[in-house]
Amino acid sequence: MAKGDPGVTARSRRAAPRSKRAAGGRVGDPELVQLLTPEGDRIESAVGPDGTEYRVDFTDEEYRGLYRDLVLVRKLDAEATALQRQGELGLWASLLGQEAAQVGSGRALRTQDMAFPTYREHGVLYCRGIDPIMPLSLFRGVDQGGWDPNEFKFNMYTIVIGAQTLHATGYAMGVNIDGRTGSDDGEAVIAYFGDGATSQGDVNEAFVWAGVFNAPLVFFCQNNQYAISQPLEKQTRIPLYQRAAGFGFPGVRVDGNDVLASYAVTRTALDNARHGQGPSLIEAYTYRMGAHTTSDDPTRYRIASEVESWQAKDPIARMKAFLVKQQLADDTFFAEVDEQARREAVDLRERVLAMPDPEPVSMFDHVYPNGSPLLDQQRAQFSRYMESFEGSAH
Ligand SMILES: Cc1ncc(C[n+]2csc(CCOP(=O)(O)OP(=O)(O)O)c2C)c(N)n1
Ligand SMILES: [Mg+2]
Repeated sequence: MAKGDPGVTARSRRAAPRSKRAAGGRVGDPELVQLLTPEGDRIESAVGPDGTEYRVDFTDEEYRGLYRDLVLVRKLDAEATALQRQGELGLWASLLGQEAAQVGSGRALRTQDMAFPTYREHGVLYCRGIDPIMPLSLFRGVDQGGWDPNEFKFNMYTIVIGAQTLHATGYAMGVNIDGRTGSDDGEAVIAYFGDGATSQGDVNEAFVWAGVFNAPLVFFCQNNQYAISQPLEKQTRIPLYQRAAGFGFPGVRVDGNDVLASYAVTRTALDNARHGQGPSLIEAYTYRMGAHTTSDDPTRYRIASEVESWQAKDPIARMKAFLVKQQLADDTFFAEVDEQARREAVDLRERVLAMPDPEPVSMFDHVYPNGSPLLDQQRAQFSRYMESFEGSAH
C-alpha cells in the first residue's frame, strides 16, 4: 500500500528521474501531463496548461506499493469478470486498462476526503480500504451495495450516468458551509465520471454549481474513449479538460495510464480544493481495454489494432518496466505480488460463492431508516403471501 506524499517523503536515489520535460513533451501529446513513459522512464516534472508543475517523490517502498495495488485490482477485477461468465454475478463493469487512473487518484485521497464513484471504480474502492467483495454482492443481487459511505468516505456506486456529480457538488457545498476547508486538514471531494457522462445535463449543472459556489470538488473524468459503443468524437469537439474554462475553473489532462502522474495531478487538485481554491476538472486520458460491461461485445464497434495500440501503453507494464530499470524490484518481488493477487482472488471467489441468498422479505428493510406504517403493511402482506407457499412443491 502506497502512502506517498510528494515533497514529504524521502526521494528514492536509485529512482532518480532521467530528465525534466514540460507537459507531455512528446510529439502529438502536447497536452498530456506524464511522469512515466510507456517504456517505464521517469520524467522529473511536468507542467500543466495553467503553469502548475507536477512531480512525485515516493520512496522505493511506495513505488513498489503502487505496483502491488495495480496488480491486485486487475486480478480481482479479472476474477469478478470470470465469476460473471460462470453465472455467479448478474453483471460486471470491468476496470481493465483504467487501473492507474483509479489507483493514482485513489491513493491521492487523504483520509478525510469524500469520493463519489460510478459503477466502475473498483480500484478507488480498494484504495479506500473497502473489502473488494462489497460491489460483488451488489452485482450478485444479494444486497443493495453494502458499505457505509460515511465510514469509508466512499459513496454508493451510481449507475445513473452523471448523477453522482450533482450529489458530490451538494456534498462539497455542505463542506464549505460547515467551514471544513481552508487548511491541510480540510476536506476535499472527488467525483468520478466518464467521457460519455460529460454530455449529461447533470454533469454540466454540477460544473455550474460547483464553480459558482467555489465547492471543494475535483471532477475526475476517466476518458476511456467510449460510452458503451459511442466513441469520444460523438461527445465533444474539443479536449474534455478544456470545457472547465467555460465554467470558470482549471482543467488538466493527465496520462491516465500513468499512476504517478494520476497521483500527482489529483493530489494537487485535492489540496487546492481543501485550501478553499474551489473546483477543478481532471481528464484522465485512458482506455477501456475490455468490454463496457459483461453484456457488451466491443468487437462490434472497435478494431483490434486500436486495442493493440493501447496495450503498448499498459499501466502495469510501464510501472514494472520502471521498477526493473531502476532496480527497485526483482523477480522474487514480482512473483510474490502475483502470488498475493492469486490468493486474494481465490479468497474473493470462495466468499462470493458462500454468500447466502437474502430472505425475500428483507427487501423492505432499508427503504426508510425508521420504517413507515405503509411499508409495515406491505411487509405483512408479502409475508403472508410467502407463507402461502409453505409445504407446497413451489
Ligand atoms: C442517465 C442514464 N442514461 C443512460 C444510461 C445507460 N448507460 C449506462 S453506461 C452508459 C455509458 C457511459 O459512458 P461513460 O460516461 O463514458 O462511462 P464508462 O462506462 O465508459 O466508464 C450509458 C449510456 C444510464 N445508466 N443512465
Ligand atoms: Mg467512457
